[in-house]
Parts: sequence; structure tokens; C-alpha cells
Amino acid sequence: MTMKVADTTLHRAFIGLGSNMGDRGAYLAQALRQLGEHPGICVESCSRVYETDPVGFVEQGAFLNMVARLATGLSPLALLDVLQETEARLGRKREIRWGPRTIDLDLLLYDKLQLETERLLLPHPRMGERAFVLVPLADVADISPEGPEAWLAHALEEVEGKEGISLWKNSIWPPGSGPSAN
Ligand code: A4P
Ligand code: MG
Repeated sequence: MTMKVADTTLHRAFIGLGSNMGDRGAYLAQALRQLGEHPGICVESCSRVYETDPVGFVEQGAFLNMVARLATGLSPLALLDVLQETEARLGRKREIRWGPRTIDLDLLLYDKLQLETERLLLPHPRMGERAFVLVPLADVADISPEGPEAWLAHALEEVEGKEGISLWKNSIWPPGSGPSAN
């Protein structure tokens, strides 16, 4: 794959995508296409797509959730800016916290960085207790014992709510591709 950003500046980031309004699969695919078009972002790998029962505010439609692994030259805050601009372009309105949304893009992990600022918390503070994040993350992370996401194997075993998650599609992006999980 051709890298758009110099290797020396590359960081490894995982993005959680969620949608539960309108054509959910199309929103996920559009978000991935827009992220991939950014000069500082390379979408390396996408998880399968899962249909998931709503968590938190439960009086809303089922979500589609997936995770993408990125290589990026952007700083964490610059990447968050791109995620929020992409949400805005795809019609995201912030009406109810944890409520229905065309697209939600969360920065889950950025290298091994721990960060606590007003705008950005890393790792994403709720990811460890959310099956709708951990299940797709395991499709694109390296959970081997010496791998950077080795912790995920245990977290997956322990997490509650896996019964609310079912496979929806093997792949939605790039269009026409087979499963890109590894
Ligand atoms: N923020 C801080 N850290 C981060 C980070 N690591 N990534 C700040 C992204 N944003 C981060 O987010 C609120 C604020 O969090 C932002 O201003 C940002 O500066 P938001 O996206 O505006 O609002 P939200 O998504 O409604 O809130 P939040 O807290 O992100 O919600 P969650 O935790 O994402 O939960 N059930 C299922 N099955 N599937 C889902 O995808 N999603 C939610 C939303 C609830 N239930 C769900 C799902
Ligand atoms: Mg969010």
C-alpha cells in the first residue's frame, strides 16, 4: 500500500464508528471514504460490521458498529478535529447525549498514549466496558500475547452484552472488497 504520510511520522490509531439513523451502512462507508481522502490519514484495515443493541439510552434503534485501524501523521487533537468535521458533514446533530445519530466517530486508541484534556480522553474512557467496541476492535487489533493490544483478549472474555451483537456484513469498505479483517 502506498503511504501518504512519511513513515517517521506515522502513528497507529483506532476509530470506533457507529450509526443508528437512516441508511446506516451508507453513513459508515461515507465516513470511511472521507477519512481515507484526508492527506494525513491512511485507513489500513476495517473490521466486520455488527448490528448492536443500543446501550445507555435504550429507546432508540439498533446501531451498526465497526472499528477502523488508521496510520496517521496527525496529532491526536488534529485527528479529533477531522473526526468531528466528518461527523458534521454527514449531518450529525448533537441533541441527546448517547441518543440517535447518523454517525458517531470516536477516537479509541492512539499509539499507547494516555491523555486527559477537556476535549480528548485517551484511551476512550468507556471502550473497555462496551462489547460494541471490543468485538469489532478484535477484528483489526493485534491481540497476540506480545502484541500491542494483548490486553484485549481478556477484556473480550469479561465484557458484558456480547449477546446484543450480531454480524451484519463482512465488509462495507472499500466498496466491493472482501473481508479486510486480519
Ligand atoms: N471526547 C473526549 N474524548 C474523546 C475521544 N476519545 N473520542 C469528547 C471522541 N470524542 C471524545 O462526544 C462528546 C465529547 O467527547 C466531544 O465533544 C469530544 O470532545 P460526542 O460524540 O459529541 O457525543 P456522544 O457521542 O453523544 O457522547 P459520547 O460520550 O461520545 O457517547 P459515546 O460514549 O460515544 O456513546 N450503543 C450502541 N449499541 N452502539 C453505539 O455506537 N453509542 C453511544 C454513544 C451510546 N450507545 C450506543 C452507541
Ligand atoms: Mg462520540
